[in-house]
Amino acid sequence: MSEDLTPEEQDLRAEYEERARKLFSGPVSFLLSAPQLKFLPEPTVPEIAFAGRSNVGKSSLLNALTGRKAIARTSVTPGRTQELNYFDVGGGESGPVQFRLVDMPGYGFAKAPLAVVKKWRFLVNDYLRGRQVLKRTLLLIDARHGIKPVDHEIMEMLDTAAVSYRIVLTKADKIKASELEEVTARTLAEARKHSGAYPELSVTSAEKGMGIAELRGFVLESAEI
Ligand SMILES: Nc1nc2c(ncn2[C@@H]2O[C@H](COP(=O)(O)OP(=O)(O)OP(=O)(O)O)[C@@H](O)[C@H]2O)c(=O)[nH]1
Ligand SMILES: [Mg+2]
Repeated sequence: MSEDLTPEEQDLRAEYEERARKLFSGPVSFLLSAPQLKFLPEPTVPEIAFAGRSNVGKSSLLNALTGRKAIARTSVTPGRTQELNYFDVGGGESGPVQFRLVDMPGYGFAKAPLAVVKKWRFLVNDYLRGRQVLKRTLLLIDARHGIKPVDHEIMEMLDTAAVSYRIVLTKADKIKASELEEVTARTLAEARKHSGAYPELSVTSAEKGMGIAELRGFVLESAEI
Protein backbone atom coordinates (compact mmCIF):
# COMPACT_ATOMS: atom_id res chain seq x y z
CA MET A 1 0.00 0.00 0.00
CA SER A 2 2.65 2.52 -0.88
CA GLU A 3 1.58 3.79 -4.31
CA ASP A 4 1.75 7.49 -3.60
CA LEU A 5 5.26 7.77 -2.13
CA THR A 6 7.99 10.05 -3.45
CA PRO A 7 11.16 8.32 -4.74
CA GLU A 8 12.97 9.44 -1.55
CA GLU A 9 10.27 7.90 0.63
CA GLN A 10 10.43 4.72 -1.39
CA ASP A 11 14.19 4.53 -0.91
CA LEU A 12 13.80 5.05 2.82
CA ARG A 13 11.20 2.28 3.02
CA ALA A 14 13.43 -0.07 1.04
CA GLU A 15 16.26 0.67 3.44
CA TYR A 16 14.10 -0.11 6.45
CA GLU A 17 12.91 -3.32 4.82
CA GLU A 18 16.44 -4.47 4.16
CA ARG A 19 17.66 -3.63 7.65
CA ALA A 20 14.58 -5.26 9.13
CA ARG A 21 15.12 -8.40 7.07
CA LYS A 22 18.62 -8.75 8.46
CA LEU A 23 17.54 -8.01 12.00
CA PHE A 24 14.65 -10.49 11.96
CA SER A 25 16.83 -13.20 10.49
CA GLY A 26 19.20 -12.76 13.46
CA PRO A 27 18.39 -13.60 17.08
CA VAL A 28 14.73 -13.48 18.13
CA SER A 29 13.91 -15.00 21.47
CA PHE A 30 11.04 -15.43 23.86
CA LEU A 31 11.61 -13.20 26.89
CA LEU A 32 8.69 -13.65 29.28
CA SER A 33 4.98 -14.05 29.67
CA ALA A 34 3.27 -11.45 31.88
CA PRO A 35 -0.15 -12.30 33.34
CA GLN A 36 -0.14 -8.97 35.23
CA LEU A 37 1.49 -5.60 34.71
CA LYS A 38 3.84 -6.06 37.62
CA PHE A 39 5.59 -8.79 35.63
CA LEU A 40 6.44 -6.56 32.66
CA PRO A 41 10.13 -6.11 31.86
CA GLU A 42 11.92 -2.88 32.71
CA PRO A 43 10.79 -0.25 30.18
CA THR A 44 14.18 0.29 28.59
CA VAL A 45 13.61 -1.05 25.07
CA PRO A 46 11.02 0.07 22.45
CA GLU A 47 7.95 -2.15 22.21
CA ILE A 48 5.56 -2.93 19.36
CA ALA A 49 2.31 -4.63 20.39
CA PHE A 50 0.06 -6.97 18.40
CA ALA A 51 -3.61 -6.54 19.27
CA GLY A 52 -6.78 -7.93 17.75
CA ARG A 53 -9.73 -10.23 18.17
CA SER A 54 -9.12 -13.73 19.29
CA ASN A 55 -8.14 -15.98 16.42
CA VAL A 56 -7.39 -13.07 14.06
CA GLY A 57 -3.83 -14.35 13.60
CA LYS A 58 -1.64 -12.32 15.99
CA SER A 59 0.63 -15.18 16.98
CA SER A 60 0.82 -16.42 13.38
CA LEU A 61 1.81 -12.98 12.13
CA LEU A 62 4.48 -12.74 14.79
CA ASN A 63 5.86 -16.07 13.67
CA ALA A 64 5.80 -14.99 10.03
CA LEU A 65 7.63 -11.74 10.78
CA THR A 66 10.34 -13.54 12.67
CA GLY A 67 10.53 -16.34 10.11
CA ARG A 68 10.07 -18.88 12.91
CA LYS A 69 7.34 -21.47 12.73
CA ALA A 70 6.28 -21.52 16.34
CA ILE A 71 8.05 -18.93 18.45
CA ALA A 72 4.57 -17.64 19.40
CA ARG A 73 2.00 -20.32 20.10
CA THR A 74 -0.89 -20.43 17.66
CA SER A 75 -4.10 -22.33 18.02
CA VAL A 76 -7.41 -23.21 16.47
CA THR A 77 -8.93 -22.67 19.92
CA PRO A 78 -9.74 -18.98 20.45
CA GLY A 79 -8.26 -17.47 23.57
CA ARG A 80 -5.03 -19.34 23.48
CA THR A 81 -2.87 -16.35 24.40
CA GLN A 82 -3.91 -15.08 27.84
CA GLU A 83 -0.87 -13.09 28.87
CA LEU A 84 1.36 -10.44 27.36
CA ASN A 85 4.07 -12.49 25.67
CA TYR A 86 7.35 -10.72 25.05
CA PHE A 87 9.89 -11.44 22.34
CA ASP A 88 13.31 -9.81 22.03
CA VAL A 89 14.50 -8.92 18.55
CA GLY A 90 18.26 -8.58 18.28
CA GLY A 91 20.56 -9.22 21.20
CA GLY A 92 22.96 -12.06 21.78
CA GLU A 93 26.22 -11.74 19.92
CA SER A 94 24.64 -9.39 17.36
CA GLY A 95 24.55 -6.53 19.90
CA PRO A 96 21.85 -5.08 22.13
CA VAL A 97 18.16 -5.99 21.87
CA GLN A 98 16.70 -3.56 19.32
CA PHE A 99 13.03 -3.80 20.24
CA ARG A 100 10.43 -6.11 21.73
CA LEU A 101 7.33 -7.59 20.14
CA VAL A 102 4.38 -8.04 22.47
CA ASP A 103 1.80 -10.69 21.58
CA MET A 104 -1.41 -9.67 23.35
CA PRO A 105 -4.34 -11.81 24.41
CA GLY A 106 -7.18 -11.63 21.89
CA TYR A 107 -10.49 -9.95 22.69
CA GLY A 108 -14.06 -10.60 21.75
CA PHE A 109 -14.45 -14.33 21.66
CA ALA A 110 -17.98 -15.44 22.32
CA LYS A 111 -17.44 -18.11 24.92
CA ALA A 112 -15.08 -16.14 27.17
CA PRO A 113 -16.17 -16.26 30.81
CA LEU A 114 -16.85 -12.82 32.28
CA ALA A 115 -13.90 -13.08 34.64
CA VAL A 116 -11.57 -13.58 31.67
CA VAL A 117 -13.06 -10.60 29.83
CA LYS A 118 -12.60 -8.40 32.88
CA LYS A 119 -9.05 -9.54 33.39
CA TRP A 120 -8.33 -8.84 29.75
CA ARG A 121 -9.74 -5.33 29.94
CA PHE A 122 -7.65 -4.40 32.94
CA LEU A 123 -4.46 -5.88 31.60
CA VAL A 124 -4.76 -4.47 28.11
CA ASN A 125 -6.16 -1.06 29.08
CA ASP A 126 -3.46 -0.50 31.66
CA TYR A 127 -0.73 -1.72 29.39
CA LEU A 128 -1.80 0.36 26.39
CA ARG A 129 -2.43 3.51 28.38
CA GLY A 130 0.56 3.52 30.62
CA ARG A 131 3.46 2.07 28.69
CA GLN A 132 5.97 4.77 27.80
CA VAL A 133 8.12 2.53 25.62
CA LEU A 134 5.18 1.32 23.52
CA LYS A 135 5.93 2.90 20.15
CA ARG A 136 3.11 1.57 18.05
CA THR A 137 0.43 -1.07 18.12
CA LEU A 138 -0.52 -3.24 15.19
CA LEU A 139 -4.27 -3.75 15.23
CA LEU A 140 -5.07 -6.92 13.34
CA ILE A 141 -8.35 -7.25 11.46
CA ASP A 142 -9.46 -10.43 9.71
CA ALA A 143 -9.71 -9.60 5.99
CA ARG A 144 -12.77 -11.83 5.71
CA HIS A 145 -14.75 -9.83 8.25
CA GLY A 146 -13.41 -6.27 8.28
CA ILE A 147 -13.84 -4.02 11.33
CA LYS A 148 -16.40 -5.38 13.81
CA PRO A 149 -18.09 -3.43 16.65
CA VAL A 150 -15.68 -4.94 19.17
CA ASP A 151 -12.73 -3.69 17.06
CA HIS A 152 -14.34 -0.29 17.01
CA GLU A 153 -14.34 -0.21 20.78
CA ILE A 154 -10.63 -0.94 20.85
CA MET A 155 -9.94 1.72 18.22
CA GLU A 156 -11.74 4.27 20.35
CA MET A 157 -9.83 3.17 23.41
CA LEU A 158 -6.54 3.52 21.51
CA ASP A 159 -7.55 6.95 20.17
CA THR A 160 -8.34 8.09 23.72
CA ALA A 161 -5.11 6.69 25.12
CA ALA A 162 -3.21 8.43 22.28
CA VAL A 163 -1.65 5.13 21.25
CA SER A 164 -0.61 5.18 17.62
CA TYR A 165 -1.77 2.08 15.76
CA ARG A 166 -1.71 0.62 12.28
CA ILE A 167 -4.39 -1.66 10.97
CA VAL A 168 -3.14 -4.91 9.51
CA LEU A 169 -5.52 -7.08 7.51
CA THR A 170 -4.79 -10.75 8.11
CA LYS A 171 -5.59 -14.02 6.29
CA ALA A 172 -5.68 -12.25 2.93
CA ASP A 173 -5.18 -15.66 1.29
CA LYS A 174 -8.66 -16.68 2.36
CA ILE A 175 -10.61 -14.31 0.11
CA LYS A 176 -10.76 -13.40 -3.57
CA ALA A 177 -8.75 -10.44 -4.91
CA SER A 178 -11.93 -8.45 -5.60
CA GLU A 179 -13.16 -8.96 -2.04
CA LEU A 180 -9.75 -8.01 -0.70
CA GLU A 181 -9.84 -4.76 -2.64
CA GLU A 182 -13.26 -3.98 -1.29
CA VAL A 183 -12.43 -4.69 2.36
CA THR A 184 -9.15 -2.76 2.06
CA ALA A 185 -10.92 0.35 0.79
CA ARG A 186 -13.63 0.08 3.42
CA THR A 187 -11.16 -0.42 6.27
CA LEU A 188 -8.91 2.39 5.10
CA ALA A 189 -11.86 4.79 4.97
CA GLU A 190 -12.70 3.83 8.55
CA ALA A 191 -9.08 4.17 9.72
CA ARG A 192 -8.97 7.71 8.39
CA LYS A 193 -11.76 8.68 10.79
CA HIS A 194 -9.65 7.72 13.81
CA SER A 195 -7.09 10.06 15.31
CA GLY A 196 -4.80 7.27 16.49
CA ALA A 197 -4.89 5.19 13.32
CA TYR A 198 -2.09 5.33 10.78
CA PRO A 199 -3.55 6.43 7.42
CA GLU A 200 -2.24 3.33 5.63
CA LEU A 201 -2.96 -0.37 5.98
CA SER A 202 -0.93 -3.50 5.70
CA VAL A 203 -2.48 -6.42 3.86
CA THR A 204 -0.96 -9.70 4.98
CA SER A 205 -1.10 -13.44 4.85
CA ALA A 206 1.06 -15.20 7.42
CA GLU A 207 0.32 -18.39 5.52
CA LYS A 208 1.57 -17.15 2.13
CA GLY A 209 4.11 -14.57 3.29
CA MET A 210 2.18 -11.72 1.70
CA GLY A 211 2.98 -8.22 3.01
CA ILE A 212 5.43 -9.59 5.57
CA ALA A 213 8.66 -7.94 4.35
CA GLU A 214 6.94 -4.58 4.17
CA LEU A 215 5.49 -4.97 7.66
CA ARG A 216 8.90 -5.88 9.06
CA GLY A 217 10.20 -2.56 7.73
CA PHE A 218 7.32 -0.73 9.35
CA VAL A 219 7.99 -2.42 12.70
CA LEU A 220 11.63 -1.37 12.62
CA GLU A 221 10.72 2.17 11.59
CA SER A 222 8.21 2.30 14.46
CA ALA A 223 10.79 1.10 16.96
CA GLU A 224 13.15 3.87 15.92
CA ILE A 225 10.76 6.84 16.04
N1 LIG B 1 -5.25 -19.22 5.93
C1 LIG B 1 -4.64 -18.54 6.90
N2 LIG B 1 -4.82 -18.92 8.19
C2 LIG B 1 -4.22 -18.21 9.17
C3 LIG B 1 -3.40 -17.08 8.87
N3 LIG B 1 -2.96 -16.55 10.03
C4 LIG B 1 -3.47 -17.34 11.02
N4 LIG B 1 -4.22 -18.33 10.52
C5 LIG B 1 -4.93 -19.38 11.29
O1 LIG B 1 -5.84 -18.77 12.19
C6 LIG B 1 -5.89 -19.48 13.44
C7 LIG B 1 -5.60 -18.54 14.61
O2 LIG B 1 -4.29 -18.03 14.52
P1 LIG B 1 -3.48 -17.47 15.79
O3 LIG B 1 -2.24 -16.89 15.24
O4 LIG B 1 -3.38 -18.48 16.86
O5 LIG B 1 -4.48 -16.31 16.28
P2 LIG B 1 -4.35 -15.35 17.55
O6 LIG B 1 -4.86 -14.02 17.11
O7 LIG B 1 -2.97 -15.38 18.08
O8 LIG B 1 -5.38 -16.02 18.56
P3 LIG B 1 -5.50 -15.82 20.18
O9 LIG B 1 -4.13 -16.03 20.75
O10 LIG B 1 -6.50 -16.84 20.57
O11 LIG B 1 -6.01 -14.44 20.41
C8 LIG B 1 -4.87 -20.61 13.31
O12 LIG B 1 -5.58 -21.78 12.95
C9 LIG B 1 -3.96 -20.15 12.19
O13 LIG B 1 -3.38 -21.21 11.48
C10 LIG B 1 -3.23 -16.72 7.47
O14 LIG B 1 -2.54 -15.76 7.08
N5 LIG B 1 -3.88 -17.49 6.55
MG1 LIG C 1 -2.26 -15.79 20.00
